[in-house]
This record gives sequence, C-alpha cells and structure tokens, in this order.
Amino acid sequence: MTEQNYRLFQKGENIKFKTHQEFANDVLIGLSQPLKWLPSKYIYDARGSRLFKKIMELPEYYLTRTEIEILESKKKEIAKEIGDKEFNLIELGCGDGKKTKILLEQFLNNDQSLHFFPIDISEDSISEFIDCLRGQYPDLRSEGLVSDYFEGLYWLSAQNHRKNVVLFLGSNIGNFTPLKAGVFLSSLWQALNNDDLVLVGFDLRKNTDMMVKAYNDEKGITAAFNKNLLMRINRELKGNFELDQFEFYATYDVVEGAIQSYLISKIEQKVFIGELKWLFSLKAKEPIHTESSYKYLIDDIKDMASKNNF
Ligand code: AVJ
Repeated sequence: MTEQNYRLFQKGENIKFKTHQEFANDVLIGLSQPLKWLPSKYIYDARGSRLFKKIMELPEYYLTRTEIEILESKKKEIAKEIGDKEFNLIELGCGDGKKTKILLEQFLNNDQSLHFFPIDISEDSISEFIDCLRGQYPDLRSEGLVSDYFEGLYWLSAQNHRKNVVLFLGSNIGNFTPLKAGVFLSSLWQALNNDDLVLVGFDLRKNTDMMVKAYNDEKGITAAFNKNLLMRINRELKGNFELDQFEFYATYDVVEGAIQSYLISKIEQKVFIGELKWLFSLKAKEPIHTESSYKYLIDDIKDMASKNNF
C-alpha cells in the first residue's frame, strides 16, 4: 500500500482497542444468557471474510448469483433513476466489490459524475478495496471511510450538497431482526436528504429446501465460517474452545422467516476464556446461536419501507 487511501474517524489504535473491548464484552454477555449466543458480525475477521468469499462461490449459496443477475438486468434502470446530476455513491460495508463494479461500470459508461465512498469498520478491507478500485478505474474518485455506517453518513452529508445514493447489498440487512432492520432504515432515512436514494438487497422467502441447503453446503465451508467465531475467541481472547466438540446446525424457522444457525456442544464441557478470566459450562446438546438470516416477503418490505418514511 502506498499513500493512505481512506479516512479514519478515530486514531487507528483507539479504534482497535475499542473493538477489542466490545468483542470481549459481547462474548461475555452473549455466553452468559440462558440461550447462549454470539453476534455474527464477529465472524468477519480476515479469515472469516476469506471464508465468506468462498461461500459466495458455492453452488448452494444462491444469494450472490441472484443479486448479480438482478443488478445486471436492472443496472440501466438504476442509472436512469439516479439521473445526470453529480452524486455520491455510498456503499455500507464493502464486500469484494464484484457487485458494486456492475453498477460503477454502468455509471462510468454513461459518463455520470460520481464520488464513491465505501464505508466499513474494517481498515484492512477498505484499504484493499480502494487500492483495487484505483488500479481498475483510475478516473474514479473514491475514498474509503473507516467508521460505523451512520458516523460516515452524517460526516458525508455535512461535507457537500451532492445527491447521495446508498447501497446496502448482499442481504446484509437479513442479519438484523425485522425490528432492528426498521430502526436501521429509519436512522438511514434521518441521515439522508430529500432526493437521496437507497438500494437495499433483501433475500425473498423461497422453497425451504433451497434456503436450508444454502446454509448447509456439502463442503462444510459455512460450518467453518460459523466456527470461526470460536477460533477468533480462542485467538483474541485466549479461549480454549475445541472446535471439533461442536456441531454446526442451520435450520429454517418458518414462523420467524429466518435461517437460524447454531453451534451445538456435542458433549458436556467447560470452556475457559483467559482474557475474561471466566470458566463456563456447556451441557451436552446445548446450542450457541451464531446467526439469523431473515428472508422477506415482498409485502413485509413494502410495509417496512412505508413505516420508515421511504
Ligand atoms: C452476508 C449476512 C448476507 O446471512 O446469508 C452466509 C452470511 N452466513 N452463509 C447470510 C452467511 C452463512 C450472509 N450475509
């Protein structure tokens, strides 16, 4: 990496310290509950993000392919909707960029004038993403923002009076409960101005077998991806989870409309987390909830949009 190609909202070391403390806290809170759970956002360290890239290539994981198809078939319409005034393209969370590039190329081909701002809490992913974009599109104005989503959005809208177009793709919204998703959308609405636009990728409910298979791939990549949470606790918080003593299980909850992922303790066991100076017990067959992936009905999306002013 050459010059710094992103903007940090807090000094690097501070932000690392803060995330470490939050991680420790969330692990302690989650694993102290009667129904143990761990927030899925912690799956995505460097290894977790690599595993997620593999998931996106899996034949069973239909989400990525489907979204790419949708963006390919709608990119002209999307570009037209934005119009030809100069705008900020803001991406919440930076994936591997494959999907963003479909839209970017359409905008660049149309000579639409834009400034691209990916916002992500991970300094490494932002920096890597921006380097790659600058190599591939030397004429694109791009700057990464290392911050949480809203901090970045508020900063941006105070900087200039350009129209904002916000991308929140990949069914990332599916990790929120519908209640939290609503809160998220209304905060998003608050952070934006009148003519701004938001594009959110939701996964629609479909055949249960197809959904369940997408989270139970044959190669076990999704299992490794979820177990990365335990690995991360072992490494960063000096835990002694034995990964082989957990079974990964993902099921579709028809009432909630969500895939629920769990790591189930195969045996009765005790786990020590050094940094928390804490020894806790798991019963045989006791689950740790690791992720919810909500699937939506079109009407739910419409209701949520109108309830939150969109
Ligand atoms: C990145 C949150 C959209 O829930 O489908 C993939 C993560 N988990 N396989 C999803 C995930 C298991 C994914 N999201």
